[in-house]
Amino acid sequence: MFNITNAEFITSAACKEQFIQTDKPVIAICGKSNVGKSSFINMVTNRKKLAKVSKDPGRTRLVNYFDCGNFILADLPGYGYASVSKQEKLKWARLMEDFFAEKRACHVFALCDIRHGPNADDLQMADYLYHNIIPFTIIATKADKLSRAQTGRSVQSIATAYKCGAGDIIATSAQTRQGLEKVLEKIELILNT
Ligand SMILES: Nc1nc2c(ncn2[C@@H]2O[C@H](COP(=O)(O)OP(=O)(O)O)[C@@H](O)[C@H]2O)c(=O)[nH]1
Ligand SMILES: [Mg+2]
Repeated sequence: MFNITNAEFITSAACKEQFIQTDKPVIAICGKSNVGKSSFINMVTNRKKLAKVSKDPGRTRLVNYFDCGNFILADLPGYGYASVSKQEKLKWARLMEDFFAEKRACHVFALCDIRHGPNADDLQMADYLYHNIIPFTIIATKADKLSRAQTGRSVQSIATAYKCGAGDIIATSAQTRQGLEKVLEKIELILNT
């Protein structure tokens, strides 16, 4: 099985001038603040503290890049943080527009919490990716919070909300590492196409 070792933090970008230029394929991670993006990156890279995990949703709007050897992971700034000002939301939207306008991300892992499913922001994000023809995979995070049966039901209803098949959704847990193999298989597939 393909495994990621020696992943390293590269840099953070606060604006498009700071986006990295690379020949390596870039896989981006998006989702609400607190959905588990950093934890997901740590799980995938087998590193405990590569990406900073925090209980309090951060306010910093940065794209964090991680070198994973033959590809790059880009941790996108989270959205949906209630107490963010309108001005900050606009800043976030511009950063995302700039990021995706460069057409550098060959795939996006769009994370949503398995307990709550996608909200309007998540669906809007997926809509944006769909309309801009950016391939993406839905990752349902924090699966350890649900029983097996609940997980199956939840994945089904998340698939309905996104209008995709349940088989297209990967349920993961950064805590139990559930779903890691499927994610690695997906990455392998992305890199080989
Ligand atoms: N139980 C559980 N908690 C998780 C999981 N992933 C993340 N968390 C918790 O959710 C909070 C936010 O995680 P983080 O990775 O920083 O989310 P981010 O804001 O999207 O980067 C932290 O308290 C994590 O410990 C998971 O798979 N299971
Ligand atoms: Mg984070």
